[in-house]
Amino acid sequence: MDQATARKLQQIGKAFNLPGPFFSYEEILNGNVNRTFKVNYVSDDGTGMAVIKPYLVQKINSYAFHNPDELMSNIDKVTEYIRAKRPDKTCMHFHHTGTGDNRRTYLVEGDSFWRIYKYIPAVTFDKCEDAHIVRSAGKAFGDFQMVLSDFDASQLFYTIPDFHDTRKRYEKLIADANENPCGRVQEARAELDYLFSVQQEACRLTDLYREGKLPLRVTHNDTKINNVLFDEETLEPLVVIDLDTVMPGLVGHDFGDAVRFAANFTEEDSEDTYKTGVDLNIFWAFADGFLSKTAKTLTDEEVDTLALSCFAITCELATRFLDDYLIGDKYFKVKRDRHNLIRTKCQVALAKDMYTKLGAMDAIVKSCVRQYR
Ligand code: GN1
Ligand code: MG
Repeated sequence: MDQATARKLQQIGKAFNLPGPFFSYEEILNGNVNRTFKVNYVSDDGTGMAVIKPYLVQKINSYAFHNPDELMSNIDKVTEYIRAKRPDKTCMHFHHTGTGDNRRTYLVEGDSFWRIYKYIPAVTFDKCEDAHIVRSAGKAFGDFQMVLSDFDASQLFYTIPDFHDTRKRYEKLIADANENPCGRVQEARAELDYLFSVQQEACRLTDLYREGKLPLRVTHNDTKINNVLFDEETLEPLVVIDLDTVMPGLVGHDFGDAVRFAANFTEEDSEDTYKTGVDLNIFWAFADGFLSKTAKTLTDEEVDTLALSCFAITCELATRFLDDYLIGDKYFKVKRDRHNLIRTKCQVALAKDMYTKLGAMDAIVKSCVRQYR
């Protein structure tokens, strides 16, 4: 336990009026943007016995998220809406700082901001070969979209504008590659060349939206399978978390990103890229779960884009990792040397494999849709 971090976390806990003495903390390392800590306090179980009460404390990356008020307003509205529709389900609860008009669900400190929420005992999966669990995650994300299908999207702020605008992601990559501020372009030549060679295909989802052919929905936009909390005993999904990017979006953004993460044979930053590729069994399981909830409401045009969306989101994330590498690793947390380049190479390897499997993926999607319509 690092003393400076422990002191900082105690100070943050105090601002949010967490009761009881601070006991310990551990950092949860699977996020790539925000920092997350499980912080333990000593508390009374009601009979005078001391128990450990955990909380989840997050330091939000203000390079990615500029406006805490808008970000938390989105999350408050969405969680309240879900709570009202599903009162018996597990839901996220945020702690407040201050009192009266100064009550807030976040604390601004210098150029960063913090929030605290109730700890939910659960298991998560970073990698999962169990088709049953992946199917459940598909159901959870599909259900998330269905619960919010009548939510008034105009109430939501764009917490990160153009988040899944693949064309704009490419434009930024081109501009930064031309500028080459850190002299890193040369070592990423092969990845840049590949990404530019597939630009039209990768941007087709964005183009179809711009042409008015795909409807906007309220989407999660960051559907890594580790954003579903599962019950420790039953392994049933409890709740979808990480609502920072809940915004108007396309169904393919949620479907594609989940597949990109869950159906890859390797981790998203694996250096064993010869193993990287889409596991079609896992793809099938996710598609089955997701479409069991959504098939009836999707338009035919949306269904037609689902396989392609996996490829599009994978290329898009590759452009984001690569752009961050070229500008000096400002957005994503890097945990090893050349981490963003390694991530890029892995996403490129995945995109290449996906491209060869688009036909199979599309056939699986269509068969699930037929089953659930
Ligand atoms: C970031 O931090 P995390 O793991 O929730 C990113 C996603 C990427 C993902 C790649 C707000 O998500 O868009 O797909 O890394 N989130 C944001 O691992 O940029
Ligand atoms: Mg996230």
